[in-house]
Amino acid sequence: MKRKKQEAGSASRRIMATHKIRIIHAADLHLGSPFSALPAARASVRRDEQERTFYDMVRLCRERKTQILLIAGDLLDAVRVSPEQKRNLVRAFGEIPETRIFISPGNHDPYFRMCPYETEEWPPNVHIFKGALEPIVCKEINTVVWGAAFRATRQTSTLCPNGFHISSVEGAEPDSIHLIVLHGDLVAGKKGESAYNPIQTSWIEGSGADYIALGHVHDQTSVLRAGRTFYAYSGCPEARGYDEAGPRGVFAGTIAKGRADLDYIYINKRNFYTLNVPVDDCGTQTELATAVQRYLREKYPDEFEGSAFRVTLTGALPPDFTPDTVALRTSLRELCFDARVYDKTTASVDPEMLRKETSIRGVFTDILWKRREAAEAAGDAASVERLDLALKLGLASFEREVRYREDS
Ligand SMILES: [Mn+2]
Repeated sequence: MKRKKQEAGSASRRIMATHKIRIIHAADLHLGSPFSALPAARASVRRDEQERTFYDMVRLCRERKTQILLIAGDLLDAVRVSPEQKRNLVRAFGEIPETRIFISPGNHDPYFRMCPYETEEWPPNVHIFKGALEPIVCKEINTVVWGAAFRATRQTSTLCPNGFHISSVEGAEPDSIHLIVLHGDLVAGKKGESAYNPIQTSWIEGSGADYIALGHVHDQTSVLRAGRTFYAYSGCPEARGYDEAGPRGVFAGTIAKGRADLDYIYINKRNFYTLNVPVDDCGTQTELATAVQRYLREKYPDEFEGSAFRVTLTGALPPDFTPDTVALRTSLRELCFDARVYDKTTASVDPEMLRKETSIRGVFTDILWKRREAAEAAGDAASVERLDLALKLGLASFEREVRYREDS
């Protein structure tokens, strides 16, 4: 009798444990971004790549037999979308009818009258949230998906109702898996404010949901946990500039009650990197260009040609040589996808020697060096940096003409 009871218990536990669903969590695709920071030809390449990344996400849903795709806002870069883009979206979503798609509009694609979310005829597997947090019951997979929508480009009052808990939803089983998909800003403390739907970690903890798919922050987080609820930002899958560095993608895997097994899958087509490159002792433009190229090729051997780099030159150079950042940028752009070059090098002079010189140069160095020492003693790093630049440009001007905007 006792044994039988135990068996029944373990059998029901086994059923509980196997109740899991396959999901993909994506956000911030920003489809239709103009990529206007790039040269025109590069921008159009990026628009095409962004679209392919979107299709790769759809393909991933199909390949992994994904039951639920959560899109946590900013699917579109702007509410004005070309008819072609709308057709693309409707068709692509229609091609994965087995995947139920839930979209919570964000600050870039808010839900309002006559927006594409309202005017388009979306396939039946797509649900777009329209305003306040509401539950949608997916009976066939014993899951409830909650979502909400930005109604404007700002959302200073939270979309997370006070005291919310995933309690009973009509038509849902008590053991349903609960997912929430939201665009918003995680804020700390009771006073945490944001113009983009402030979300408190305590709200996440109190929600009782199994997983919360977040959008808005463009860099992914790991899968975090508050109470029994897992949550994460999946980040923007295709970088739109240098502030969105490195490989990017979506979360894919399974959610069960109290369990999130998610992998981060990279689906971006191209990487953007921001880095410092030391160019100490380069005395000519050719040496400099060679040093930068060698550095980048060694650091990114497999992806140098396909990637984009925002390079800041650092180190000490002879005072009579100032890098030509425009020439360097132009030559790099012929070798890799895109390049920006900034010069933060300093002049390799010995100020202690120079300030003793009986010359205007000596007096100049002495004055600036005294100020620099004072700034350093006061711990004023910004002034030290500014005085280093003044010293560098000043000393260069004794050697040759200093170009307009050389300090940029
Ligand atoms: Mn965004």
